[in-house]
Amino acid sequence: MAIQRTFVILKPDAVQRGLTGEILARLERKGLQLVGMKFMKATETQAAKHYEEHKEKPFFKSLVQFFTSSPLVALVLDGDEAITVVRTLVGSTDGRKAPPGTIRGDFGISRSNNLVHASDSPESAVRELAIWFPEPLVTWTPATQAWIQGD
Ligand code: FUP
Repeated sequence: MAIQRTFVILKPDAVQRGLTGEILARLERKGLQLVGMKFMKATETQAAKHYEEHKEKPFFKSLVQFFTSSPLVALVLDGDEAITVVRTLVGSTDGRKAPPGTIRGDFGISRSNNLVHASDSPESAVRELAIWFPEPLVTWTPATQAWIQGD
């Protein structure tokens, strides 16, 4: 077993469209453990830092504008191979191409307004967590853990 921590954002379009509950339910039902959750409005500094790998791209300005325009929900989730598991649940970047059954494939039809961010590596998760969750996370053991975890 390889328990990992991942960082997820339910982006402003997910909040505006009333899809936060639906998306969170999918992540919970999978067996991922919620260890952090915050409803907030991103600052320009946070958004720019989060997407700094894209700062030279033509879509960077509109991406930061989108991220700061309206509230979002920041989540921290633990689970066996959580980073890959969540990326698989989320689907590929462009909602028009993401397969049905994935979050982006089921709810999106855009590349920029693609509902969810999910860390793509353990290094990204650590970096992103420092931006969005400087405060300590909640430590707890779900009563269902023994029934969910196993080889
Ligand atoms: P992902 O890892 O799937 O979240 O996607 P990327 O890191 O490649 O891109 C980050 C965000 O930039 C995407 F969620 C959407 C946005 N984007 C655009 O708006 N236009 C593009 O051409 C590529 C990405």
